[in-house]
Amino acid sequence: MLSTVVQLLNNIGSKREVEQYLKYFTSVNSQQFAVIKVGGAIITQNLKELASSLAFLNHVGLFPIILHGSGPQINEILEAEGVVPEYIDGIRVTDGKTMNVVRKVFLEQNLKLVEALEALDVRARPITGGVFTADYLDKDRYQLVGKISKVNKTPIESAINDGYLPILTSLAESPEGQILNVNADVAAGELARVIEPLKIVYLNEKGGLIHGETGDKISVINLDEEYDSLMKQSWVKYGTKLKIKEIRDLLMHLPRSSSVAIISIHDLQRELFTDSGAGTLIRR
Ligand code: X2W
Repeated sequence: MLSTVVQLLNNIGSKREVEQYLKYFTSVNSQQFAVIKVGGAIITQNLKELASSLAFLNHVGLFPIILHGSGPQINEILEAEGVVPEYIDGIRVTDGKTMNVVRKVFLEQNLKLVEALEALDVRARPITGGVFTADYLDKDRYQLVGKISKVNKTPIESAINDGYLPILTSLAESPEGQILNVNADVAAGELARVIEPLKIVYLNEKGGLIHGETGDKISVINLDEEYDSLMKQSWVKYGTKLKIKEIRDLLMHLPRSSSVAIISIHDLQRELFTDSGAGTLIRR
């Protein structure tokens, strides 16, 4: 098995690197390999590549925990219905009508990914509830949007113990049973905080964080030195600001050696199995 894997990965790293990483990833309990956040745009634009990359990981015995968004797909439906999407600081203002769309689209996109994985002989389990408990973030401002207060790992652990890849949405539930919308970058951060995985990866369609003025991809962000000045820059706003803030909060809670990689789906194998990595690396 190992030699097949190494052969397959030969084009991205040296045999030594790949073997080392594979040994490292399989050394911990299988629930703690990786949390991978999948931006909604990737399900639309790169579903085949996403599914085959995840299938590959699963076929070598790894069980990444996948949490996906659906932002662009939700906007598409809202716009078709004549509703203008409204955001405050990167968070969708979610009224009752919008919530119906959010729920429907999240379930559709989740199923789409699960089916694409099943087509590649991967057992994948949709987990669209029962993990995140949330209070209202600010009911007057955002309406049906949650701030996660508790993460229940049990459905994820059961899925992996049963041999299934867990595929999660970022929907949460209030203690009273109201479904609440949560930004998927934020939910992935809260999830990673509880799972404490070896790898935390955010997949986006840009392949990293792009500097708003130079247009260049940022290769490393050292939060201790750069966070304050970064947050003051005019191009760091909305979803980007929210993402960086969430990643900082997460890394403050994890061992100092932890880091988060923001990469494109094309770079997933390179990020996981080589020393060089890819995209934007964020560390303390
Ligand atoms: C997000 C959840 C989906 C999401 C929304 O309604 O768009 C809030 O903003 P991406 O594809 O990762 O952007 N929820 C409260 O974050 O999807």
